[in-house]
Amino acid sequence: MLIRDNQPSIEHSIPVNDEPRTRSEVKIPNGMSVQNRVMPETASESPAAPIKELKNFVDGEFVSGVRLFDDINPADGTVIAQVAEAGPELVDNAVQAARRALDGEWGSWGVRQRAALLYKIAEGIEARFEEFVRAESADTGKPFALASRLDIPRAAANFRVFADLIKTAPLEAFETETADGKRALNYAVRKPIGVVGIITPWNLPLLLLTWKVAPALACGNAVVVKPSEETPASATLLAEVMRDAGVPRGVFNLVHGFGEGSTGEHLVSHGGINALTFTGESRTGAAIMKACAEGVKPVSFELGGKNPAIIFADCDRDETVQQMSDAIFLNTGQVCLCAERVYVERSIYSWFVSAMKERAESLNVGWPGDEATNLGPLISAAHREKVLSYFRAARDGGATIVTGGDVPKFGDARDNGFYVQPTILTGLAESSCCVTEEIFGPVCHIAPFDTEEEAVAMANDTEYGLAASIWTNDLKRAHRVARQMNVGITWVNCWFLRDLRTPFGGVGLSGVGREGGVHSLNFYSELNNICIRL
Ligand code: NAD
Ligand code: 6OH
Repeated sequence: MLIRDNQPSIEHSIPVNDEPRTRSEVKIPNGMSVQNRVMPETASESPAAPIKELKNFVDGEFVSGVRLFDDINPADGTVIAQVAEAGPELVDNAVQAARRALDGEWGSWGVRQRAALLYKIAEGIEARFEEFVRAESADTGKPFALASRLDIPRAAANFRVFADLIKTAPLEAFETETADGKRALNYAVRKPIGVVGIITPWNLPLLLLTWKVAPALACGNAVVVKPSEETPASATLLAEVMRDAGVPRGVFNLVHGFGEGSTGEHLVSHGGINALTFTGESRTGAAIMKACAEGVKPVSFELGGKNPAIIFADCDRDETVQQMSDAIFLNTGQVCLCAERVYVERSIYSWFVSAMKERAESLNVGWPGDEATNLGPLISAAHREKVLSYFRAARDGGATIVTGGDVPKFGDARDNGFYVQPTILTGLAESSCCVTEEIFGPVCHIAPFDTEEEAVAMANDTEYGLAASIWTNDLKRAHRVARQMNVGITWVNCWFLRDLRTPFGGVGLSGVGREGGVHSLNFYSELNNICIRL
C-alpha cells in the first residue's frame, strides 16, 4: 500500500520501475525514465564539475581538514574535487558541537517544530534536485536517469516520511493491577538517544545517509555523519541544505575521510557518541562493533548480502525477466539487495538463461549523462579489480560465461573509467566463491533446481540473510516459501519495492537490528517508562 502525505507529489514507496514523475520526463530503453532538465549538452559529456574543495561541516560552519584527498569520477577516472579529511581534533569538535546542540535550543524543540524542519529539508533537496543528481552521478558514475528516479527523490522522501511518523508515533501505555487491588499506570516517553554517529557507504550515497539522518533528527538527536570517502559530494550539498533550512548549529555535522586509521575510526572510538548506525560491509561492521563494545553503545548495522532469487516455472515470464534485470544489474549491481544467486526451476532454466542473456546484452553501458545509458561504471579501480578477480575465479572454476566477463572497450575517455560488462555465469558448484561471497557487481550465477525444497535449501545455504525474491503465480507457494527464507526482507514478484514504514535489515552477516518506520524511531530514541501508582 502506498501512503501519501499532505503533499501528494511524493510517494513514500518508490518502486524501482516507477512511472515518470512529470510530463518533462522522457522514456529510455528498459523502462527507465529521466528528466530532461538534468541531461547534459552532449551524449558524451562527463558530469564532472570544476575542481573544488569539499569541506567538513562542523558546528554550522564549513571547515578544512588535516589534508586533502582526491574525489574521482569513475566514468573516466578524472579528479573532480579535493576532499578535506577530518582529523581526530575535528571529529572531537563535531561531537562536542553536537553535544552543545542537544543542551541548547535544539534540545527544547518539540515534535511539531522538528517535523516542520524535516519538511523544509525535503523541499531544500528538491529545490536543488539537478545539483544533487549531478553530484551523485559524478561521484558514483550512476546514470542521471537512476539518480533522478531513485536516489534523490528517496532522499527527500526519507525526511517527509520520518516527519510524518514522529508526529503520529503513539506512546506505549499499560494499566497495571497491583497485588493490593489498586492500580498503576505505566507509560513510556520517547527521548533522544543523544549524539548519533552515522557512517555510510558509496553505492546509494544520499539515499542511505538520509535514511539514517532523517529519523535521528526526527527523534531530536544531533548527528555526526561520515559519508564514504568515495562519495563526499551529495553529503556536502546536504550540509548546505541543512544550513539554509535553519537547522540549528551543531545538530548536523559532517566529517569527511576514510575508515580504518582515519575519520571513521576516530568517530566510532569517540567516547562522546551515544549510538552508532552503519551501512556497509559485514567485515567493517565487525570492526565497528568491537569499537562500540568499549562504551556499550547501541549499534544498528545494515550490511552485505548474497541474495537469492527463486524463479518457479509458473511465474509471469516476461515480467520476471524484466524485473530480474533490475534485480541483477541496477546501479551496476552495486545494491546490497541485488540478486547474485538465481535459482530457476529446471523446466524453464534454458529459456530463462537465454532470456537474461538477451536482456543483459541489450543494456547500454556508457556515460552517466547519456539518456540511452542503463549501466554506469563500478565505483573505483580497486572495486573493479575485486569484481574482475571473481570473473577470473569463475573461469578457473569451469563456469560457463553466458555473457560478459570482461571490460568493455570504448575507444574514448571511458577507457580510463571503471566499467565491466554485465555478466551471467552458470555451471559453478554452490561452494564456489562466486556463489558464496558478495561480489557487488553486475553479475549473477544462475543454477537449476528440481523441487521447492531443494530451492529453499540452496537459497538459505549462506552466512548472509538480507533479501530474497520469489517469482511464482501460486499464492500458497509464495506464502510458504517466503516464510522459510532466512532473511530480513522477502519480495514476491517484485524487487526493491519499498514502503518506508516496514522493517528493513538482515540476519546473520547481513546486519544487526531493523530500521524503517517505528523500528527507526525506537533505535534513535531512549524510551523512559514512567510507572505511577494510582
Ligand atoms: P565499507 O564497509 O567499506 O565502508 C562503509 C563506510 O564505513 C565508509 O564510510 C568507510 O569509510 C567506513 N569505514 C570503513 N572501515 C571503517 C572502520 N574501521 N571504522 C569506521 N568506519 C569505517 O562499505 P562500502 O564498500 O562503502 O559499501 C559496500 C558494502 O556496503 C557492501 O558490502 C554492501 O552490501 C553494503 N551495503 C549494505 C546495505 C544494507 O542496507 N544492508 C546498503 C548498502 C551497502
Ligand atoms: C543497499 O544497497 C540498499 C539499501 C536500501 C535501503 O536501506 C532502503 O531503505 O531502501
